Amino acid sequence: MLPDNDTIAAISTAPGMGAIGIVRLSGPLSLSIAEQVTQKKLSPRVACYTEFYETPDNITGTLSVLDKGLCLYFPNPYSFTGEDIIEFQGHGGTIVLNQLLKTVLNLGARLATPGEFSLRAFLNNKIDLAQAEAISDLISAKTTQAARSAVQSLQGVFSKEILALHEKLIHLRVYIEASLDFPEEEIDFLSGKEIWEKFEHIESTLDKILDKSIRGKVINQGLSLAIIGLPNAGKSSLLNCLAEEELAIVTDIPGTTRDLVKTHIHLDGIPLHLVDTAGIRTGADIIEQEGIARAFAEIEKSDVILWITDSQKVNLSHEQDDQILLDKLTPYLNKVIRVFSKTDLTYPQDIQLLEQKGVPVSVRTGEGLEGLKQKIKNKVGFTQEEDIFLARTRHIESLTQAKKELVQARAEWQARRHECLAECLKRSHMLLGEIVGVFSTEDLLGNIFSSFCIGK
Ligand SMILES: Nc1nc2c(ncn2[C@@H]2O[C@H](COP(=O)(O)OP(=O)(O)O)[C@@H](O)[C@H]2O)c(=O)[nH]1
Ligand SMILES: [Mg+2]
Repeated sequence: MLPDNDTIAAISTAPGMGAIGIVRLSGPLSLSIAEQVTQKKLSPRVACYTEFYETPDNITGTLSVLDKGLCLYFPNPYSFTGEDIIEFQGHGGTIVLNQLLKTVLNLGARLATPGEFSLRAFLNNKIDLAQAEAISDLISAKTTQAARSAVQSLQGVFSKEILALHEKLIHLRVYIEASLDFPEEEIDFLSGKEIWEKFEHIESTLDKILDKSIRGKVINQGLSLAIIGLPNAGKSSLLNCLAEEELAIVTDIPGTTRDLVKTHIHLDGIPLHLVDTAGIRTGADIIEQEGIARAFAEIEKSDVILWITDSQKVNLSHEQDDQILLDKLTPYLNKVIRVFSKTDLTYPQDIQLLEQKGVPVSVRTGEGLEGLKQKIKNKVGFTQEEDIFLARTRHIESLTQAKKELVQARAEWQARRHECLAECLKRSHMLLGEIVGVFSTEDLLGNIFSSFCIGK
């Protein structure tokens, strides 16, 4: 995919009223359009305080002033997109900015599509794909931690690690392929042990990056957390308590919650998407049954499950309902945190026993809630101090796939199936390349940049 050769324009500041609003142009006509709008000769990288004129009237040829502000000119290749860029910094009113935009469109620019400035920056090798994504993530960051991590990625910390790994893989690939192409030549072949070590080193580096990326994704996209349990276990009370708001109805009547109740909170910089669900039981009416089906679907979908049991009822079994719930949870036990509710109603010695099995909490006294929050963070391996780069699901999928191919490659190498080995290494190499955009397809680029805002 090559950059289009036309000139694009967009309002690059957020819609609404603001002290300043920016219209940005990128492409070969930028300078000539700007010189017509300002009626001035512009120097590179010098802020010019000037009138912005509307397109001359066709009949009278008169120019009317639209606004007054700064005009900046960044000649290619030293600009964000690598092309000629013009920025008009005017007053931030919707009408005035739209008039200015209309003027530059009349003079030959076309409206930019979402993310097109960043796409051009990528196509002109100003940034790689992971950095382009980081721009969008930085703009949409919901927490300080997310913003900090997005900046890390934007500065290329993530890309650098991927590229270093990419290099190592190329080296191994070239070496192995050479040894396949010229088996009888006396090249200084690596010994079996050395190849083995190289495989191990690449795999363990990949594991480390994958691990960091998974945590980065949590910071970026948040963690979905479902609250599951029998009726009256205290699910809705816990949701309200974590959200610090009376969102879900709480009563002592079993079957109060039927629809899913969703809310978003932040836990030390991690966005949490909380879902309260209908209590699991048999013999529910048709509406509640639908609620229970939705609860089951949340068990599959969410990253973490808080399985709530009333601490007074731990030893009283509602056999059938308990069994149904347990059957549903069993495949997902690695994402389950067991929570025992209402500890304000329980004997201290019982609480000690419950501590061995899960987290005892009381929303009445607040007991155990800090511990629960810590458990949630531990579940995703989150530590505050660490420098984490932001990652997306796409990156994690590529890394996971690359790892699989690498493991397969090593097996092929051991089995001396050299053709398959070369294929696996090639695929692993391509997958890593996709992350930073060394290899990319129009579809992939379309997917990524279409989710950007216009003007970025
Ligand atoms: N004493 C006490 N009662 C609680 C606690 N949590 C919930 N309850 C009560 O248990 C009942 C059921 O709570 P609710 O949150 O609606 O349970 P759900 O059906 O699982 O959503 C209500 O009467 C709540 O007031 C708690 O920590 N301590
Ligand atoms: Mg409820």
